[in-house]
Order: sequence, then C-alpha cells, then structure tokens
Amino acid sequence: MGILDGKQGIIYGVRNEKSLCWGCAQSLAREGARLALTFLGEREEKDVRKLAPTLPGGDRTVIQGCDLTSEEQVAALMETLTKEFGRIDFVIHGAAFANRDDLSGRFVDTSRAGFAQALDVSAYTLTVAAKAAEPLMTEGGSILTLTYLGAERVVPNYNIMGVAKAALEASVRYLASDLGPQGVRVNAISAGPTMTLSARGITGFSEMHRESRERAPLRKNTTIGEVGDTAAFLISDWSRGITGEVLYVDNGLHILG
Ligand code: IMJ
Repeated sequence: MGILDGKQGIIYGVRNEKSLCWGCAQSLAREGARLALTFLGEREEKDVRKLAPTLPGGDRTVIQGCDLTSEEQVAALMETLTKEFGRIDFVIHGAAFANRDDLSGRFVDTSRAGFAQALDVSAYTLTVAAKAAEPLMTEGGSILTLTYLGAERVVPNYNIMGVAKAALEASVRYLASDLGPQGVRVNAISAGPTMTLSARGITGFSEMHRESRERAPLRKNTTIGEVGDTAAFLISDWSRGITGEVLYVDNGLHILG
C-alpha cells in the first residue's frame, strides 16, 4: 500500500543516478506510481534504460526520448501515453540549461542568445509540459518543477539561471491559477545545493556544498531522497490543498540571514 497507488505520470529530467529527478522516480515508484521517464540523447538513453529496471514495478515503466523544446517529440510522447496510460495524474519537470560560460563571471555579460536559451529551456518548457499534459489529466493532477534559491537571492555564479528560475516560479503561480479549476495543482520544490551532474564542476560549488552542510539548521546536505519524498507528498492527495507554492527542501538553509 503506497500513497500513490493507481497514479501514473511523467518525469522529465532523469540524467543519472545522482539526479534529483531520479530521487523523485525512486520515491514515487516506492509509493506505487507508474512512471514514464524521458531522455534527451543516446548517452542519456543508455543511463535511463539501465536505471529504470531497478525501480519497484520498473517493468511497467515507459521510456521514451523527449526534448521539451521539440513540439514533435512532445506530441509523440503524449500519443504513446494516451495508448499506454490512457490518463495521467502527474508531471515532474526537471529541465534546465544555460551556457556554461554564463554560469561564471558577471551576470551583466549575459548575451541575448544565452538569455533566451536559458529562459526557453529552463522556464518555458514547464508551460509546454503543462499544456501537453492537460488533455490527459482528466481526473485532476499535480505538476511539480524544481527550482533554486538563486531565483530570489543573488547566488554567486548562478547568474542567468537565477533569472530563469524566477520566471519558472512565476510560471508556477500563473499555471496554478489557470489549471486549478480542473483540479490540477502546480508547485515547485526549491532544493538545497546537491551534488548532481548539474552542480558538479560549477565554479565554487564544492565550497558552497560544504558551507551549506555546516550552516544549515539540520547540519546536512540536501539528498535526492529528501527531495523525492517531498515530491511524493506533493504528487499525492495528502497535499490536495497546496497549489502555486514553492516548498523549500534545503535542511532549513534559506531561513538564515
Ligand atoms: C549552478 C551554477 C552556479 C551556482 C550553482 C548552480 N549553485 C547550485 C547550482 C550554487 C546549487 C545547481 N543548480 C541549482 C542549477 O540549477 C544548475 C543548472 C545548470 C547547470 C549547468 C552545468 C553545465 C552546463 N549548463 C548548465 N545549465 C544549468 O553546461
């Protein structure tokens, strides 16, 4: 008996076993959800195909390529899910990208093209995912995205991603207002610094990771399991009164002055 028995949906953003979205996949599968996992290219496909069978009920998992910046690929995924699932109850969105050059140095140097790409991939794709899912969410649903404190405060080197996450968090509120009447909730988890592929190698990240462990009220780093279990709650009916919200899963880091 899990809190997600009978629920089915999509997770966009599993890259490897360290991904926040993989933590979500593990928690949701453990609670009884049936999953569709998407990947981007060939390398990513190999990783996702290796991981999926390790999930409880992993043999029922649908795996398909889907780049949220491609209308054709999104349409093809929805076609598959109409056939395989008939209806969906949730979407987890973990897509984000900015040019590596734009994630160090001064924000003022961001190019127009870099700005546009970061906003397109990291913010607009939530609206794409929500619009595509809407016809399949016939019994209401829960949409969840991943954000970071850099949306609200200036975090060294986060730069254009901070602006993109601010747009993403505002999108959560507007989508929650649009889709609420159909019983579809839209929320975000703001995760503390986590050692994922997206964070490793970022200038100064290792120090920030250690400092956040030392300073956080709970004195530990955010794990993909902590984010995954909160995702399970936000997808489940236990959170039926919550929409348009950004929930911090950061061991208390953001409350500090
Ligand atoms: C990313 C950059 C700068 C500071 C950062 C991060 N801090 C944290 C992150 C403090 C926690 C990770 N994060 C929250 C992200 O949203 C990362 C997004 C990202 C990472 C990369 C790296 C490789 C690349 N493009 C990227 N685009 C987005 O080429």
